[in-house]
Amino acid sequence: PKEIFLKNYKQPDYYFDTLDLKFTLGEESTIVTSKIAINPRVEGQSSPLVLDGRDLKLQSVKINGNVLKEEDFYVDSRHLTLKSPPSSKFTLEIVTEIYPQKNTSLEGLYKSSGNFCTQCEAEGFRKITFYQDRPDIMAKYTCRIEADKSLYPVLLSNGNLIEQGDLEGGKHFTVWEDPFKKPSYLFALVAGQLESRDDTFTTCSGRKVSLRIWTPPQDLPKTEHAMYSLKAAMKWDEDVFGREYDLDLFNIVAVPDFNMGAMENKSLNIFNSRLVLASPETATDADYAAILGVIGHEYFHNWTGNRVTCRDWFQLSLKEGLTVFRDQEFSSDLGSRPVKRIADVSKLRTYQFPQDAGPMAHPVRPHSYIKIDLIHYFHYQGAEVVRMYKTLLGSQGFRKGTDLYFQRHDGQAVTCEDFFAAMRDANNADFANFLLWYSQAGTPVVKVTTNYNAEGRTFSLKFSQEVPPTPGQPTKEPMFIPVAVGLLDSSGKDMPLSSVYHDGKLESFSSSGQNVYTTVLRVTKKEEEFVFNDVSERPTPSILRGFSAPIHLESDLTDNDLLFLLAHDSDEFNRWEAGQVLARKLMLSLVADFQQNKALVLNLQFLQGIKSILTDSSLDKEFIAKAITLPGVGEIMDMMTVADPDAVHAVRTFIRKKLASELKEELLITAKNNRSSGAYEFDHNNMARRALKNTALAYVGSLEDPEITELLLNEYRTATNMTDQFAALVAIDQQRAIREEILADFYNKWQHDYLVVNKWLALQAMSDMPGNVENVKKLLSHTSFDLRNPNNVYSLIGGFCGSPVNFHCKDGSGYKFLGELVVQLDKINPQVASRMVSAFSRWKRYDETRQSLAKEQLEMILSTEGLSENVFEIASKSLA
Ligand code: HT7
Ligand code: ZN
Repeated sequence: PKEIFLKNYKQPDYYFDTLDLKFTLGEESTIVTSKIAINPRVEGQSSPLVLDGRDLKLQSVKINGNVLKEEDFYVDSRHLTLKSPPSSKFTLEIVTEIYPQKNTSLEGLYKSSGNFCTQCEAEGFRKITFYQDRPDIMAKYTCRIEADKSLYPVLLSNGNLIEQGDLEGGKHFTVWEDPFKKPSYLFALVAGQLESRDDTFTTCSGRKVSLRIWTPPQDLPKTEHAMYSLKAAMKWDEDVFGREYDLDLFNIVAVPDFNMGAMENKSLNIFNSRLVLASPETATDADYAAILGVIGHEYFHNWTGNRVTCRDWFQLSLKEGLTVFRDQEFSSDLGSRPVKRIADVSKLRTYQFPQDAGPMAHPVRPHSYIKIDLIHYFHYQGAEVVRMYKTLLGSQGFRKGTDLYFQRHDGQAVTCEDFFAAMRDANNADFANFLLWYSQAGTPVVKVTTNYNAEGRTFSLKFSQEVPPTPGQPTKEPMFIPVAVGLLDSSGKDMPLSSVYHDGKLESFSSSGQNVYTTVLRVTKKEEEFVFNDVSERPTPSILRGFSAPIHLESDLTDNDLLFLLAHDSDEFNRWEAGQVLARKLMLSLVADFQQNKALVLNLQFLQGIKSILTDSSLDKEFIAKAITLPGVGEIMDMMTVADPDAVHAVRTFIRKKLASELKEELLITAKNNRSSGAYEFDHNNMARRALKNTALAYVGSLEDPEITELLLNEYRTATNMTDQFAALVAIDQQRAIREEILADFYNKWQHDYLVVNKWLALQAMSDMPGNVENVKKLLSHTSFDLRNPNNVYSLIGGFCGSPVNFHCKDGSGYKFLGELVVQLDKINPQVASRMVSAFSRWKRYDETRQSLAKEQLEMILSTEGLSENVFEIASKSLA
């Protein structure tokens, strides 16, 4: 496999003006005719034109209407090369035959539940026709679709429907025209038996846009929330970013077989149905929130990704980091900002930081890749980089920056520097070495020591920073880290900040006439000190408020300081964080005790801290739910020199049980006081109430007690929505005596609903029951499981690999299970297989026994003949 390098980027020699596509959809194969109007970059200059193509059967090639002679082109398994095309404007017509019915990779054109659909990002268009399949080739498309009318009554593509009609032999056709230039990865086609929920949105300039959400007829009632989310997103983008929708039609289609969450194809978004379909009875609050966020995300791409796109795939974060940031902000504005920030930082810590500390670490803008799909995993770090611009510039400055970005680059394919330049130029800003966030991989570790000088009434913060080495980057430069800081007085109130001295300069906060309680320090050097003046008493500092930079922070704050912040900090993120820092310290010290066979004892101050949060009625309920939840096993393992899944799991289980027994009364009262009444509502108050009740139930579920068993069974049986019912099931899952029976009951109830069945699969996959691998193996042959369906795989196999004790079982059974499955899965769907193989990527973090067992599987995978590039890249980088 070939590695591709950013430094080798070259402008294309030919630009494409227009592309007219025709699809004749058939039951055996599909014929694709493509007519491209081509312009050489330099008029009069001819060089070979290399078009990408995979799994295509070429039928004919014509230039300016003339069939091309065999000696004028050649085709291999990946390209069609025209040896010397005309040196001025010409048309190229290519006919290919493709086999969507056999396409299990779910890239290109494929069939899902009887319907045709496409997935072209990143490199799927080359599985449809020969093309320069790269994002800087932007053309205007038309698309004609012909198909059997009764099998495929609905035929959709991008843009506006300009023609439709019947054809002989029971066939019909539609013609679509997209007035906006677009790269090939945004092309989409859908054909099938679908019905739509229709609505309209009137834009800020008064245009009426038709909105349609397409699903199989039986799923239509489940699209109400998706439609609500779409309209909310359209309005929010106008209000917050000044972005108006640009066509008269916006379509969304839900399909059950989809590799990722969704795809932002121009005016024809295609979604994994789990991110569209919801009803209170079948979807949880988490599902409802995910739908809101992802519908928003794909819609926001219309401006950040589609109107302004990426020059090349190294710039992926230009659209993804920015759009993830936008969807995070959208969900914050529609729900609770602090709770959303806590959830987003948790994701960053669970997914992004571990990746950035392992063999797959890459900067926000990678320097090289084999398969760009793999860079597509997470964009949380890219979103943090965008968030830092906003932190540094303030809301208004940031908006000025995005306005300039759209004004400068509408209709263009650009780079991360272009975004940076717009932010800088719109604000005349000094961004120092900020660009390093794009080029340096790894999570900076920032240490801070504090000192109060009572005599001089000064309080100093001394920072030092280190960016750990990552593959290909052994040494790093210091980064520009914005650190938001506030100081609390002894009563827990924010102190007004007077001035701060740094680098020979004094910055005074009093000039604005308004009290300043939080300031953003610009930490740019390896070591640096900031001194606050006129500080009347020793303060408790609240550092990195709102998680103002994606770093690991280590401070000299004592447990008492942290308990104080947990009780008082006005910055709710840091209030939660103080509890998490305490919990991480406690868990690590108990892990050491466990490893030395010492008895485990729960720290009373910690217990007291959790109790006071749990019983504080002034707090937001969802915040309480988050604050009483312990850091995950993965997060603690990441802090250990040698990760020990058994010890961390044992400690986490111990603390949970101990908290449950010590706070049983409070937890039961909490559960009782927050029971559901009335119809399901997707609003913050109701979701917060359910989150708190269900967190309390999960705690008490860890106790073996007939009274609790009865309570949980009652919760399960009387639940009127999936959030409550599934939460009861999760709590019951800990009750060994009744677990099996209730799991069977749940399946019987919901077997007709594949999205609910996925929850049932995931719950069993994640179980910490000893030897659970055998149960997971059995589920592979369950009637409700299909290895070709990505959602099934993510639930069952992904769920199992996320379970610390069974996946990392010391007898190697978990690793062997995954190794064999990856090989099988790779033949069906390389993208899905490569996501699964990533579970091995951090094998060097474990003890020697586990290391050799995991290595054996990685070697076995790599020795498999015909391995995909996707799996090869992860497996080989992991072994390196
Ligand atoms: N931009 C989309 C990413 C995507 C994707 C990438 C690689 C392979 C398959 C894919 N399906 C969707 C969706 C998004 O940003 O949400
Ligand atoms: Zn995206």
